[in-house]
Amino acid sequence: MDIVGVLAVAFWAMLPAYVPNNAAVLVGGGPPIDGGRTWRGRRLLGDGKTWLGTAGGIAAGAALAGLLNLLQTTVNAAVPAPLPWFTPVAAVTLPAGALLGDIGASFLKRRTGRERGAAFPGLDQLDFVVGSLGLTVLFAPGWFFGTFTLPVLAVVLVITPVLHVGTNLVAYKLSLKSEPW
Ligand code: CTP
Ligand code: K
Ligand code: MG
Repeated sequence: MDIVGVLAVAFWAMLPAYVPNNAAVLVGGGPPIDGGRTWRGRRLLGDGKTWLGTAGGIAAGAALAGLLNLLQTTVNAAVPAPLPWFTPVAAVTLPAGALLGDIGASFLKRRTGRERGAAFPGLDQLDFVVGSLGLTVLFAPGWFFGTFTLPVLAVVLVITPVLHVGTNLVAYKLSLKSEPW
């Protein structure tokens, strides 16, 4: 597979992990997951992690995986790469893991004294990659290793932070997000 193919597989396979955070921004609100609880004087997670945002993000990612599966045969014929078909488990673990990683990052931000919305460079850009790939390798190892070869994995780690910074900047400019990270 050439670099175009590797890029195509990396982007396609990660799309269900990319949309949940953005979908959560759009549908988030209401009761926070931590129920307002604090730990050692600070919020456990904060008001930025809500049940609605989490459920909506997982639903959006899983729905996108389903849509990509419908398009897979057609797009595969046009692209010089074996684009994966999402198994039902991977269709859920990719978005759920992405939000789990994001929630874990909020937990770490609160423990390190960062208020809601504060930046944590590095963590902000990679928390959801680690979460989505971690949950997927645990629950869909066959699909994971069949899809994420070493070159694909390397490309994911490079393009994800770039895409994350870019999409968040756009969401901020469109006033959908209150900070550009
Ligand atoms: N959001 C949500 N539920 C989630 C993740 C995000 O409702 N599980 C929504 C919230 O409205 C949140 C917004 O999406 O404010 C932006 O997400 P994010 O930047 O991850 O949260 P922050 O508000 O920056 O909070 P934190 O500092 O804890 O990351
Ligand atoms: K975040
Ligand atoms: Mg934020």
